[in-house]
This record gives sequence, C-alpha cells and structure tokens, in this order.
Amino acid sequence: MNGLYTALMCSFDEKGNVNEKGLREIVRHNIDVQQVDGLYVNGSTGENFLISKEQKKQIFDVVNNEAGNDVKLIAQVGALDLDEAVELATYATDLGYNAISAVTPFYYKFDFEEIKDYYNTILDSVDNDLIIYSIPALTGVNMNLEQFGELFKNEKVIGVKFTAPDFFLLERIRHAYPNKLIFSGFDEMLLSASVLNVDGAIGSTFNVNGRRAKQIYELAQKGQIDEARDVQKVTNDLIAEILDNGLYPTIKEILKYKGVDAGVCRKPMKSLDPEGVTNAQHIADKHL
Ligand code: NAY
Repeated sequence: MNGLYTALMCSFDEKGNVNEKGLREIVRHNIDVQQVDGLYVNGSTGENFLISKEQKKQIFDVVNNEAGNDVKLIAQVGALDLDEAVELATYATDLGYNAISAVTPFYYKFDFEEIKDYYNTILDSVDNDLIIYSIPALTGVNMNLEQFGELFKNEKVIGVKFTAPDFFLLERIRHAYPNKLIFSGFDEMLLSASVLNVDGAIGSTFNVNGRRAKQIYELAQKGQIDEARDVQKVTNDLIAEILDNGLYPTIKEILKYKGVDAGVCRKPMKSLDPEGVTNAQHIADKHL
C-alpha cells in the first residue's frame, strides 16, 4: 500500500449532484497525467462531510469502475453515524477497495474508549484493513503515542494518515511501530515527513501537482535532500497561492483549466468568483 495517493476531488454540478463524467475525468487525470500510485476516495478533499450516504456509494462505484486495477484504492468511510460507517465499509470492501480508512469521530468530545470502540466496530464488520485518518485541526481529536499504539493492537489497523504538523509525534510513531504504514497528510510538509521515513502520502494538491510530490518523496528516499528541498520549494510556492485563493475551489478551477470537468464545490462551500477564477488560471500558468 506504500506510495503517493491523491485525496481525490469529486465533480459536482450546480445542484450538488455528482457529475459522473467529470469524476471519471478526474480519476483518469490522476492516474494518467499525475501518475500517482493510488486514490483516497471520499476524504475531506472529496467533500465527504457535505454529501449523502447514497452519493458516497455512487462515488465509490464510479471511481472503482473507472480506475479498475490501474492504481490502489482507499475508501474513507468514517461517519458520525456508526451504522453508516459500517455500511460504507462493507460496500467499499465488496467493491474490492484495497483498504478502508476512517476519520476519528468528531464534533462530540468522544473519549478514547469511545474512539476505540468506533474503530473496532467498523473493523469487526468487514474483512479489510483500515488506515486511521487523523486530522486534529479539523476534528479536534489529538491522540497521543499510547493511544495510537492501543488502536494499532488491532492487526487490521495497518496504519495512519497523519495530517498534523507534529513531527515529534510522527517520529515517535515511526520509531515505535516500524511495521505500521504512515501516510503524510500535509503536502507542504512532505519532505519533512519523508525524511522521517513515512511510507507514502495522501494529498489534495496531488490532483494537480502529483508528479512533483512523487519527486519529493522519491528524492528523499534516495537521500537526495538538496534536490528534494528544491522541488518542495516550488511546490510550496504553488500551495501558498492555492491556499490564498481558496483550497478546494482553486484546485477544481485549475483542473478545469487543464480540460478536466471538475465541476463546482458543494454548498455551503463557496465556488470562486470571477477574480478567483482568473487567479486560479494565473496560478496554473505560473506553476504548472
Ligand atoms: C483528505 O482527506 O482529503 C485530506 O486530508 C488530504 C490532505 C489535505 N488536507 C486537507 C484538510 O485538505 O492535502 C492536504 C491539504 O489540503 C494540503 O496539504 C494543503 O494544506
């Protein structure tokens, strides 16, 4: 399961429906042009927390159908409705997804026993491996080394998508659990994470900058840190401008500019105004 995975965008139309043709184009662009090793489906970047259970299943279907066996597929199934998470985990597993992933349960301040029960309940219901999706800045859930270790005791928990700038904790997890997979989740920190020997990365900006991300990761693996730093610098020039202009809508606009029908974002997420569209096109011209 090692390697670089795009946190896949989804194409929506103005009414918020999944634009299947556009979604297929995004999948193909990531496989054929960005040349990533896999796709992380229905994560934050896929606007997962803004869509219905039926839409999540529809997206799992379309992506699986379009990608076939070309790349590895990870299905993010985490949901506050645990029955829904179990249903989605079963659904994606039956489709043949290589692994599932689940965000830590959020909004209510769940204690660790509740978080552990959430993961074990999902895993007891499916014959598949799971990658914990940890993103404390959005969920408010900050797990420590011991708590990760407690979750890792379940052999079906094969790793973590670590979207946090805590490199002390990242190094401690790496050291303590050499056999678990760690995926770096912040594209702007990919080099720093790669130096700590992560097993791969999952990123939103890989939808448009996947090839450079792969270069950073592979250069770091070969110990060519100066070269990797140069590519991370160019990457971060791009990411800084994308973040300034609005993360997901700007990536969608860049995709559209490249001929990929990425659609608009689901409300209440805004799409870009005309000035934002022009900015996105300038960003693409300048950096991609
Ligand atoms: C997801 O599930 O889509 C991700 O978490 C992918 C990781 C991204 N995090 C978010 C919150 O979008 O790629 C990162 C991030 O967008 C990027 O580093 C820019 O900050």
